Amino acid sequence: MFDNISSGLSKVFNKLRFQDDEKALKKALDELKKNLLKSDVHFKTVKELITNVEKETKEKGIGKGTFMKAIEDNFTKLLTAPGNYGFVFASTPPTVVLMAGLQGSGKTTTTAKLTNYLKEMKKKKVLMVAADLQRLAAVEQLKQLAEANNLDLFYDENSNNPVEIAKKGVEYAKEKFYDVVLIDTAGRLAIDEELMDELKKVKEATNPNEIFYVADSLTGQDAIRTAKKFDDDLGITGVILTKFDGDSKGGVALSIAHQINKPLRFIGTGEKIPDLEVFIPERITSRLMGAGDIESLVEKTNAIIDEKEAKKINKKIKKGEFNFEDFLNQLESMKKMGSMKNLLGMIPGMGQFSKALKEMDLENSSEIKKIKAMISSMTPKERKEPSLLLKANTRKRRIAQGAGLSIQETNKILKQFQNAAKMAKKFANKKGMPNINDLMKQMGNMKFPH
Ligand SMILES: Nc1nc2c(ncn2[C@@H]2O[C@H](COP(=O)(O)OP(=O)(O)O)[C@@H](O)[C@H]2O)c(=O)[nH]1
Ligand SMILES: [Mg+2]
Repeated sequence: MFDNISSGLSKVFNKLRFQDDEKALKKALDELKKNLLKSDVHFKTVKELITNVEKETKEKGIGKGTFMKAIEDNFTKLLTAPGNYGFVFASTPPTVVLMAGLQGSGKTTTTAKLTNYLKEMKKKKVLMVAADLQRLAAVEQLKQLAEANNLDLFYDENSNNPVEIAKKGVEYAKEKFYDVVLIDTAGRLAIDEELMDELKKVKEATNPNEIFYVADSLTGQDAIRTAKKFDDDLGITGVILTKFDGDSKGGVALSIAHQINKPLRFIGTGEKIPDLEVFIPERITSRLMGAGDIESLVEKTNAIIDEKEAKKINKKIKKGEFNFEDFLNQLESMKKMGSMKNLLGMIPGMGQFSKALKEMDLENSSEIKKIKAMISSMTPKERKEPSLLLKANTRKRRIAQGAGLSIQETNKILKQFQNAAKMAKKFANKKGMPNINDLMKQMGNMKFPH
């Protein structure tokens, strides 16, 4: 996230020494300006930010420290608008959320992502309502997402009235004591009155606590213009920017809150369900400054990794007893956390590497597929005791056949697994490394092809 801006900033900082003169400051400010404009931050926003940073740095005495502090403060200010941050629950459940936006902006995907986030991270009971009746396949899409990710969905195939369905959905959520209900609505290719009318009616009928405007970050300044229009016509309480993974510039995310005076709440960073990031200004600034975002990382890992389980695994690794079953379980946990690249960006000092590291795709890596096929061809006993396989050629042949692999491939993977377990054991005994690091180390040793 924000790779360009972040690496550009470190260059800007290096233009200044700890104590310096106006000329050096001017150079640094010029570099900052160029960097922000190149990242597609609106020029008025850039001008304002530069003026403030200059003023505040001079007030405190020109130097690297005061300059960095001024940038940090002004970035945070830029990212902040009046309103809620993260997900805020209504005092009386269910919290009703209306998802609005143009067609293809990512409303339906984001509805499922947000539902999954609230369920997995916040342990809430969440209902999705399929109120997009514009496109034939819209309800089907949400049904598939619900099924694949084990999410609850309300739909009504006998009705063709989105207002009625939304209303019924909220009533159902109240009856069944849901904490949150997310209403997925229809979009259009461009803003038209019919769409706004429908949304206004849905709003009236459901009295939502939040109206999220879902915008495609790839549409650049257009995303900001349409957000403003939706806010004027419908009233929104926050923005969710999607497809941020494809937005190499990142400037829209930096300036949208400031330009429309509504907070950016979440960012979609990929097509998969866990690819959703909470947007908290201070945390984002910290990432931009290259200082990582430990809070978000801890939140993610805490929700996913059960502490007891983590201790158990660590103990096993230390004893060299880490087996195939543990491997599969850990792999599932990792998957829930989203992409490796995003996680790395949250670790202090690692942000700069996240761009260089290719996306490690836990689901689609051919190596992982092979390992999974192999494990599923093992008996439960073999899964628990990898050592059983070391010299047992008949066992190995059976597994290779079951997994559709050659005996050489099977041998190679077994060997890698063994080495990884050994390495992990060594590391785990050396220092009380956190469990997640152990796992990354093992994975790193397995040399995934891309
Ligand atoms: N790469 C990427 N694709 C996304 C993201 N969010 C949504 N999409 C894709 O955008 C397309 C449109 O999404 P959809 O949810 O159907 O949009 P809707 O018409 O607003 O409901 C789909 O192919 C999604 O997979 C994201 O954050 N990153
Ligand atoms: Mg949709």
